[in-house]
Amino acid sequence: MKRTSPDLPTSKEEVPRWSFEDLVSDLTQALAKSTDLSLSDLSQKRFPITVPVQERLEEVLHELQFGTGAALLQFPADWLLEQGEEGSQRAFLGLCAHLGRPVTQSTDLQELCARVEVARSPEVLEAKHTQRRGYRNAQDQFLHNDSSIPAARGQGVCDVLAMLCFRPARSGGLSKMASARKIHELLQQQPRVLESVRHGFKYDAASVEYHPDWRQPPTGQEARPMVFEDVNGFPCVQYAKNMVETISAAYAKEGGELDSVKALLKNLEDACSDPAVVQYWDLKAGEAYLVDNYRWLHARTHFEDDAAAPRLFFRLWLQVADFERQKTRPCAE
Ligand SMILES: O=C(O)CCC(=O)C(=O)O
Ligand SMILES: [Fe+2]
Repeated sequence: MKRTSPDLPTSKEEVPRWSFEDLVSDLTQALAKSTDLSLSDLSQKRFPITVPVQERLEEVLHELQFGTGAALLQFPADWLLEQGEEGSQRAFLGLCAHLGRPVTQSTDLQELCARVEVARSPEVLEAKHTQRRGYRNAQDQFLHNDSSIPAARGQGVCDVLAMLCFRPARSGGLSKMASARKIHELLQQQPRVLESVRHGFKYDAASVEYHPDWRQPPTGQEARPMVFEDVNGFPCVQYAKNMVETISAAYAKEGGELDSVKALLKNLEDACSDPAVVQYWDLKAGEAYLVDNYRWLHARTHFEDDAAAPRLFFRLWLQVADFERQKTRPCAE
């Protein structure tokens, strides 16, 4: 069934918001009941939630699937501080596991709930794949979707991207957000580019990492659309700058075609980061955005840290069962 396209937020203030302020004691109890569990055990929905928490999450999932595809969750900042970095990470993962399955985010670090911060530990600094993704520094980012293989809605690694702000930067580090709908509108002014990115490109599957936790191994023989519509007819985009490398490798032997593929990808990148589509959400400590990773692109601005209290976000990739078929209820038991 095609749905009427809802009005999408044009600023953080317009994003549908759910506060958990009145329910933090439920979350604290769930944390207390799961202290022995590792993050991966927690992700098996072993974070017991109460009916009111479950009901609130159902509304959030409904918004993500049928509504704007974007939601803000709010937790009291002092409650997060009390839980500390680890407790907050566990609570965020445990809670969101009731919306979808937290998916491993890289083959080298295997994170289920990544710390998004300037890399410091040798382990993180040496991780090959995460280095390439460019979220381990303080630089400005291009708008992108997470999980870099062009994938149709419901077939990718990440259906819902969830980002909790534990501590904002001293300055900068604003979340940059753009809806696929706005990007699609811009591309309609360039019909040749739109047609090409809708058709999509092949990519070098051998150079793409694959973790068995992900839905399917990469296959690059066929062109995969970078702009498409989901089952509701909502425009979707799949773009990340590091796709350019992977896609270019598949056209390297095809002479003249490589230049035109690169030019088209540059057109798409420009549309995704066009000032007309980008909005800035200034997340405060305790706020989290959740977005349909096919209908919304994200990034963040350059930031400067306070060395004693650096910027720290927690990131989840949630895989929602039958996301492409738009189930009406969360997959939580
Ligand atoms: O630092 C941020 O707010 C976003 C970084 C990013 O794109 C990511 O972690 O996926
Ligand atoms: Fe990202």
